[in-house]
Amino acid sequence: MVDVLTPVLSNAWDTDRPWTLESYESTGGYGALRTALGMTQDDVIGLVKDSGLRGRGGAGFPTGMKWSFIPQGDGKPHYLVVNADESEPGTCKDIPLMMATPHTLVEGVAITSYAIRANHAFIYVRGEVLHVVRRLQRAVQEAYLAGHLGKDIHGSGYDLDVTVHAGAGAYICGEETALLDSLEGRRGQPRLRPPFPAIAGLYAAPTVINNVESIASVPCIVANGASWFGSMGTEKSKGMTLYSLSGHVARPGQFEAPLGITLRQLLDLSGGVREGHELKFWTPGGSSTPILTAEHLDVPLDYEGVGKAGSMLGTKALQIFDETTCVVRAVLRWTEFYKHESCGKCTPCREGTWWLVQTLARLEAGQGSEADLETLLDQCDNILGRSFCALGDGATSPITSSIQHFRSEYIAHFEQGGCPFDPAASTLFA
Ligand code: L3W
Ligand code: SF4
Repeated sequence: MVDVLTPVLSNAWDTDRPWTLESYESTGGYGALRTALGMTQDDVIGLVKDSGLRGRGGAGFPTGMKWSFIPQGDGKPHYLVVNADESEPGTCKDIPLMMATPHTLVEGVAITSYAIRANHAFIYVRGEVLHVVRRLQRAVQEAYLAGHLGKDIHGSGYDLDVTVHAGAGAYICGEETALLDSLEGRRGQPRLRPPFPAIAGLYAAPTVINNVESIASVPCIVANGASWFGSMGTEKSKGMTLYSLSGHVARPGQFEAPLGITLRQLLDLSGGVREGHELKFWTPGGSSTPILTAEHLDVPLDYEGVGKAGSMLGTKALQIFDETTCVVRAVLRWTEFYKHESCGKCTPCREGTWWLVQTLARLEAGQGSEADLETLLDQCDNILGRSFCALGDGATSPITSSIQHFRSEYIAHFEQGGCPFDPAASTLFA
């Protein structure tokens, strides 16, 4: 068993009704907001910069640095937008966090908005999770009534309004600029960057967009200090974070641990791969990140460690597959998802994901040939780096990485004229 720190973000998840304001305040909740309001905005930004907090939504961009890009004294309104459109396959950390302790997010929103001099913040929630929308709306209402939001917060002279907005259930709206278009009432499609949202975001005004977990990490940094946060994790990937484990694992769920923990250690915490089976492949950060294998059990799960192993930390969504899973079938299912969710704006992704599915389906059915494998790699080559946003690139990751690690399994399909796996044995992708 590994020695992990006392959970921070998930500390109250098992307590009685942790989502209520009463429960949150009873453990010091909103104390960090009072502290922040007594500091200058620049000092709050400096504190978050010093903590080393990096974006928890997939890219790991330094949070304090992003905030410091917001122009000061420009006379324009500034906005904070929280990306709560959690949809990356396997990712299930933001929704549990918002359900269990929505006030952690609301307090983080208030502190961040104050720091970037925004008077209106939006929480853009994935459309399918209406229970989360309702829980957040209730938390925001409670925070207004208690004076944590609204006019002249705690006598500081600072005003903030918070709007909870439900999306309509499109994966692409998790891409930050498509999210902004959707929030403005248009069809959600990515915008050209630059300009980045920090310069021209919501309604063309300077906007910070951060993931739920990033913003929810802010109150504990203000309360405990930058060096406390930096004492966890690794040199370049600091702090604790939420990992989601799913698939063929004994106890799936969310596990909070310092960045840099390994999958081997997380499997110790979660009861291991399901009994009687062994690890075959896994995703470090959702299906958009290249798959890894049992050889990578000791890779440090931080931005640098996973990068060196040829993948990305992404959303820290560890999907675990044992030896009963057909990798070709798994990849086909993910690719069907990307084809369905492609917004259609650019040709390489719109047409390319369609072709990927056609080729993969033929291979999976055992009707392909070695030439199809080369065609598949060529199709990926024509999408990667040629698409307008990360969705196109992400669609190629499971394909190229699975061919790299399991080429012989693709070959077995067309040599045997069908899938060599029993779909019922895997329980996943059956
Ligand atoms: C100002 C600059 N701002 C970068 C900002 C930028 C953004 C952040 C990161 O994709 C990844 C993707 C998915 N001036 C700036 C600047 N910024 N340069 O920094 O930007 P970027 O482009 O590195 O990444 P991204 O567009 O945010 C996110 C991967 O995450 N992913 C997907 C996750 C899906 C979810 C979900 O379900 N909602 O999170 C999983 O791995 O493939 O690579 O804010 O504006 N010069
Ligand atoms: Fe839309 Fe795909 Fe192009 Fe992104 S890569 S803009 S999702 S078509």
